[in-house]
Amino acid sequence: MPHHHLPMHSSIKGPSVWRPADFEKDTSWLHVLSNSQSAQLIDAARKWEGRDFRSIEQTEAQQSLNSLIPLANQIRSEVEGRGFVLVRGVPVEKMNAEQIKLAYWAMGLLLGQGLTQNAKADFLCPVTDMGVDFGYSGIKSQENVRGYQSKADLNYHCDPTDVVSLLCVRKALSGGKSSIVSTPAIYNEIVTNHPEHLPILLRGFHYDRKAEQWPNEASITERIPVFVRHKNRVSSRYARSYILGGAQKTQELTAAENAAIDCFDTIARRADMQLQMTFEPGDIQFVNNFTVVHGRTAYEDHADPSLRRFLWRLWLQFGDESPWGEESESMRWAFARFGNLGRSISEWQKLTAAENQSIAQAN
Ligand SMILES: O=C(O)CCC(=O)C(=O)O
Ligand SMILES: [Fe+2]
Repeated sequence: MPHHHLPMHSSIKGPSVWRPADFEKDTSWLHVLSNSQSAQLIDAARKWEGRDFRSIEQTEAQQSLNSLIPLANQIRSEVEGRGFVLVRGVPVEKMNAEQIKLAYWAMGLLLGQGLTQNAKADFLCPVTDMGVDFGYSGIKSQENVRGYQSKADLNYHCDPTDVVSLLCVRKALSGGKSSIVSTPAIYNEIVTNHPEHLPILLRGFHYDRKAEQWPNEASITERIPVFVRHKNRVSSRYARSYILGGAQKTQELTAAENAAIDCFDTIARRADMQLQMTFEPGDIQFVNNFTVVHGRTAYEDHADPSLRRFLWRLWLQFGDESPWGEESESMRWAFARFGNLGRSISEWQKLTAAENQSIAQAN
């Protein structure tokens, strides 16, 4: 009696299932910092100036930003439920570049642990145009480039951690519009109207590691399901460009696999599914990568490099007491933890020693 313990694939309900129409009058996802919270951020950042942001401990952040703790707790529960939050009013115009990093990192520490995001082990990653080409539909156009380094349109995707956060420092001259879609809402659409794609989406895909893995690790992940159904919820992982890159390194997607990801994208791109979110300088978006996909339109920048669109990105790991403690290993970590990616501060410090040792042994 196989699978008798698994829930049937039927529509789910709950706060993670939403449509943009639900937020026409509801702005509960928007939190504006008070003057005193904003002042506390500036004070803390000034006090920490000169320190490596990675040396700030969670307890220090809690002490220096105590007025933000109730908000952080609220954000955590909303990210676990509805799946997204926008915090407005971080005083980026009153802080220098170093203070902005310190303040943002410390806010992240109120929520969870920051993780490394690339082979360079950046804990705060600049999302800005570095002049690279990026494409998600043309398989050959990627060449291990990561989308955050380009000004290209970024198809709906999850970042590979529990939570991704973006702090807007400067906007583009035009474009660069952000929008998000509930993946449980996409799941419901597929269960109801396109169930023929479910087996393929549940089996999942190999993801490209874009040559950021250690020498002894595979260049692609194991298969990561697009949907994992739990009793009362569904979690998801999806990033088309990484799926296409993975297929390029293994074997081409079948027609049925292509049809399944096309179906996912077609639903995600529907106007009645996507919630538009314009980032203003000083906005921080928090998104639950298991229940929300995010996308961004292409943009044009100012000619002056000092005015160009610039966001800081933070990848956050929440504790195992969060619903994600239950996720399959493959869904929570296969696309997230390899090479220098997906490491907390303490794991990264240990790993760097191990890596140095393996490099020394090889020479
Ligand atoms: O630039 C944006 O608005 C989003 C970028 C993004 O999705 C990412 O860096 O993962
Ligand atoms: Fe992203």
